[in-house]
Amino acid sequence: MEILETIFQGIVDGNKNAVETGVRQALDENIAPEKILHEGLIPAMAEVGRLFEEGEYYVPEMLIAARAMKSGLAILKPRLVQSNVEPIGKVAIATVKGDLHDIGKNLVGLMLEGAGYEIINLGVDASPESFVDAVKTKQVDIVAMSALLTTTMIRMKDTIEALEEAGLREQVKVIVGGAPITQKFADEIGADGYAPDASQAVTLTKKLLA
Ligand code: B1M
Repeated sequence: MEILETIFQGIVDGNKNAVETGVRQALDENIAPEKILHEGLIPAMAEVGRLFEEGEYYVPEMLIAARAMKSGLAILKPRLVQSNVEPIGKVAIATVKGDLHDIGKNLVGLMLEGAGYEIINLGVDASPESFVDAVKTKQVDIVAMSALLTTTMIRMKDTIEALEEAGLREQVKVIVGGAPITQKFADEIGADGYAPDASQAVTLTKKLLA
């Protein structure tokens, strides 16, 4: 579909206006929001990553592409999230300490919100203490951690240990995800579950809270 290619290219070029116009046009053409997300927005970020790896793009280009991606997501959000639904559980979500990547984490939060969960977004660069504090004060059911860097994924283990030390580990389920994370890693650090993408994070959350 031509418009999805325009959106894809708009993100790769960091052209926020083209992405916003493209997403609006795609919605007007009755293309499903999920299709716009999975065939336009997400593959574009993968392409940006490839260009970065090959030395064609540097951090500024990644940042501009991320800004364009976020503006497209913001337009899609109301179509992906139902409003006025009584929450069926509470999820504290963040990207772990040292890691500033938030697009995947926000997407997971958005999909969970769309599935009826209340989201407590602890942002990026989140310390183990901030998760502990959320569990203590906000009665969360799920702690959801995202990491995009191989150097920060180990911070997930620190958070699980901090929950154990605070005597809170049994109260919550811990789920993890992000590009470098695997089921094996999740098992090794004692997480309750791993999901490779946002929609599977919803399935996993439902399963763990059933
Ligand atoms: Co960075 N970056 N980045 N970056 N960046 C990657 C991750 C990288 C793979 C690029 C590359 O080399 N190909 C590489 C990591 C290499 C590694 O660790 N092995 C990298 C690097 C090296 C860096 C810096 C170190 C660069 C530098 O400064 N020299 C630096 C680190 C900064 C820091 O965090 N401390 C850096 C900075 C940045 C920007 C700030 C410029 C920007 C982020 C902007 C932002 O997020 N606001 C950025 C970007 C945009 C990327 C890429 C290109 C795109 C990430 C993205 O948004 N993907 C990325 C390359 C890539 O991923 N191919 C890259 C789209 C998003 C939808 O996917 O986040 O994977 P993702 O989320 C997926 C799944 O992983 C999953 O669901 C989502 C989809 O449904 N998921 C979960 C994610 N969290 C989950 C949690 C769950 C379940 C599923 O449960 C809780």
